[in-house]
Amino acid sequence: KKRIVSGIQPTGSIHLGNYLGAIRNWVSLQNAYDTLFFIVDLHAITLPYDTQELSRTTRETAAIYLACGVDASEGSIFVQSHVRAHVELMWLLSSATPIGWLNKMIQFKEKSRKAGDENVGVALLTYPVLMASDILLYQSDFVPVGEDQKQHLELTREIAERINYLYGGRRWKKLGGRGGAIFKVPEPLIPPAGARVMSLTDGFSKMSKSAPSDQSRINILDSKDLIANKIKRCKTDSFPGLEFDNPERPECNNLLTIYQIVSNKTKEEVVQECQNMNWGTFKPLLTDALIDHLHPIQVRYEEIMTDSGYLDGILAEGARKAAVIADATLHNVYQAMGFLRRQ
Ligand code: AQP
Repeated sequence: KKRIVSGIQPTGSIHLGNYLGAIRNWVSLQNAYDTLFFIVDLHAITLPYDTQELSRTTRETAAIYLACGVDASEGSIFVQSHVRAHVELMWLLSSATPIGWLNKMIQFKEKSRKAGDENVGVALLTYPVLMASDILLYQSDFVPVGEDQKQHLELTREIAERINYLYGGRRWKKLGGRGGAIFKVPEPLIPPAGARVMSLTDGFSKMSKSAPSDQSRINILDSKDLIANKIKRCKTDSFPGLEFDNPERPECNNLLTIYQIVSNKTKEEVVQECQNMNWGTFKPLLTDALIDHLHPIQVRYEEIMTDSGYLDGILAEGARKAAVIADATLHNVYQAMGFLRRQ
């Protein structure tokens, strides 16, 4: 089986964007691929964060993966910091990553501008090298990525090619390797359309964990009342009827798309059903569809959280399985780069 890896940062509550743009796709891919899904806690400290919250959100995120149907018996679910090789490989990769490549990263430019100089640590700049490590350690074939992560995956590919060029090939064969590549160069797996969920308060920005207003997102664990309230107050427009794909109506497109996905309908069905509606009729429909979709996930989440031994066991087993693959890659890289072998 081909392998895919992916992860989410435990930087806040997991929301509909993370679910529809990432977790739900993982679930549909997990039978066809060998999968490793992790909670990327080391990435969550690149901007100032709350130490009390980090472990709580890490467990919450892991439980949400399971509640949404990610299957730990087929693939591995684990916490990034539990597999030491991620940070170790990152150091080796960073020696072959020109600073100029990192300076070009749009996310770095945006996040550092927003955070202000005092809050920008070196880790924010080197974050994509850790991401490259997360992917290359597992010799992944594919990485499911949204639009915003495409540039980082391209960087991962460039780092892999550079290491393969510098330390792979004949030189690597002489050292006892198989010759050829040290790393597999991963390909992006672009999720199906409609996967970019926008903010409820601004149809031009994506729904995000770190947006200051909780009104801007539907969290997977939001109560029925909270969901109803957020939909009631979300931004709409004053055009007649409802329609997809009108660039002047980003909120309308977003809400219809969310409705389409959570109610499991086709776009045509939603057009037929909703084109002549007004917001007053559509909003309760969307609210009910969201509540119905999220309810079973929330019930499973509660079950998982009441048995902490179960979750701990899955994360421990996931880290153990992941470390076997990661350590083998790391060992090869050390050898290829000429380090003295530990006896
Ligand atoms: N709005 C979104 N629509 C579709 N997919 C989304 N993802 C995030 N937001 C949306 C996908 O979720 C995965 C996890 O992303 P991440 O935790 O690495 O960080 P992010 O992409 O930056 O997500 P957030 O929620 O906006 O977090 P913060 O606010 O911490 O930066 C990715 O697969 C992403 O594509």
